[in-house]
Amino acid sequence: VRQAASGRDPVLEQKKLGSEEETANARILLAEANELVAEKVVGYLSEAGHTIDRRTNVAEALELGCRESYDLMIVSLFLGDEDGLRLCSQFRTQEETRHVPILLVLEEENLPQLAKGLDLGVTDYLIKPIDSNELRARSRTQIRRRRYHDMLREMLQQSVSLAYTDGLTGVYNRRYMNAHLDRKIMEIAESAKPVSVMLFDIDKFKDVNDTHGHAAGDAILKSLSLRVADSIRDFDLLARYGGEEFVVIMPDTASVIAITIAERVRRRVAEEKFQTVELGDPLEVTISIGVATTTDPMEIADSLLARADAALYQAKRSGRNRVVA
Ligand code: GH3
Ligand code: MG
Ligand code: MG
Ligand code: MG
Repeated sequence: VRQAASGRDPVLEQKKLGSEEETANARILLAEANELVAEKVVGYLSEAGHTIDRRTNVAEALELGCRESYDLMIVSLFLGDEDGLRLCSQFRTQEETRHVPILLVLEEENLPQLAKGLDLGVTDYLIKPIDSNELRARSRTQIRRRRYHDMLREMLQQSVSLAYTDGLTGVYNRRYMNAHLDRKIMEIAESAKPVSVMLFDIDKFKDVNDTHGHAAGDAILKSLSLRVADSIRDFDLLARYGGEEFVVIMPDTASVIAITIAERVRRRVAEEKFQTVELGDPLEVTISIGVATTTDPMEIADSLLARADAALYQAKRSGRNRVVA
């Protein structure tokens, strides 16, 4: 059982993140009712450079554990007359604490209870009387593991957002937008509600780049995205379609409403000049918008976008800075 509890992680071993300094300054929650045991644990761990908060019952430990962010939780099997395993089980079901490692502290004679603890998700354990070296070593392993998993989780979140969003502006990318639009069009079969799209393109953007430089152009793309995102509704989706062209998908939206929203977006862009560090003087920027609507669940996303593109072309031809449906 001991082997399973402190099972080795080859990736961690490879990273050799095991030294005292690398796992120092950890925040540890100690749930221990016994004064003498608590005093020892706090002493050993604060000597190793950690900060320890102590609670003596299930409710208070749970409350603090969920409120603060800990690297490790050390839980005694008995908390006065309460069951420490109940606390472990709660920690494992709460979103805030489910990834925080738990060290269970118990007496040799209570070892039969350990299997249940491991089942609940206790990560490792210590037998009383507590040996300072063992306590520190096992804490270090769990803290290291916790930090390593945090790092992995962060990397995973980053790669997910890289797959869905545009690197420059942070709005959704074309691939995500296409999948989203396919879904919204299919939903027409159930909802019988129209889906509208607007496709817009910055007017004379080549001139902006030529006059003020590519960095200024990039800065405008970013702040324009923010301004547009701020002008649409929560359930509309803004995506970068390519270069200086963007799409807004508007589910449950009839043509007249879509035109109203497009007009609002056009105005928000045109009415206030853009000011960026790269630009120097504020610059007026306008966009042309094409709007298209479908009520047909069988319509292909590309054909809806092609209709919006044709309307956009008309908006450009008839003088720019306007909406055409
Ligand atoms: P129109 O009103 O007809 O749309 O004129 P335009 O100059 O905007 O059209 P055109 O398609 O000729 O040029 C688009 C320009 O957008 C060309 C390119 O330099 C610029 N552009 C496209 N993507 C980016 C980008 O990511 N950053 C910057 N800075 N410029 C970009
Ligand atoms: Mg263009
Ligand atoms: Mg163009
Ligand atoms: Mg353009």
